[in-house]
Amino acid sequence: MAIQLYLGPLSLFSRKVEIALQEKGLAFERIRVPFSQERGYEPRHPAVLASNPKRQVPVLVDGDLTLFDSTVIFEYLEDAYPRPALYPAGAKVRADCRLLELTADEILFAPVRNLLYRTEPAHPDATRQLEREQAGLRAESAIRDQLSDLDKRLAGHDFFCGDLSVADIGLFMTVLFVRRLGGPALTDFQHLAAWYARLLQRPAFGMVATDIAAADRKLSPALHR
Ligand SMILES: N[C@@H](CCC(=O)N[C@@H](CS)C(=O)NCC(=O)O)C(=O)O
Repeated sequence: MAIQLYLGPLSLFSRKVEIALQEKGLAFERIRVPFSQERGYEPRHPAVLASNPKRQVPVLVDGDLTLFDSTVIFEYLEDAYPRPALYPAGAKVRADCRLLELTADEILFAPVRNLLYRTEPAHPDATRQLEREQAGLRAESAIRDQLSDLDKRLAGHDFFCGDLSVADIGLFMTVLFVRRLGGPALTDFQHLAAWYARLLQRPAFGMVATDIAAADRKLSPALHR
């Protein structure tokens, strides 16, 4: 049986796994869970409830193994399907690469999370809506600082850890969210902009970006106001 991936149409963490599966050339079935801007992931997909105590996507099923959490899934895919590799060789560079993936998911995504309100219906309480907007503006400045650090790191390199790796996948998805949520432009960060454009040329990354744009047209009218 082919690998199954339970994913949300606008789920950053699901899309990370989708890119990795495609970069590894693995056949898989996509099972889309319900999602709307009004209700989030409710009602939860029964298979997600049964397999993930955190009730989140992505969930990956490979035969008799069921996994959740995009990072755990990355590590499994690398062990089970090592070629092409998505982690560099060598303990120190590998650890550094893991740290960059964590930076994407937990450090850069922390302020990016504060822009998510831009895809949602306006808050019915005007004061709360204003607070969300102000938090969004503060987040933009924090994001800009982090993009600047990443830009410096990329100078003279095509990818973050030698060849294409999980760090590129994680950071690409977070930068894609910065862009779709109207965060800071990449124009001031030439290395990062060139890296992003290079990744977009790869079918796995380009397809995910196109699919998310289509999902936003359908699901996120607030983004197009
Ligand atoms: N650390 C997890 C995060 C997964 C996650 O936050 N999933 C989101 C969608 S992108 C979700 O299912 N959210 C619903 C919820 O938290 O209730 C991973 O890397 O997979």
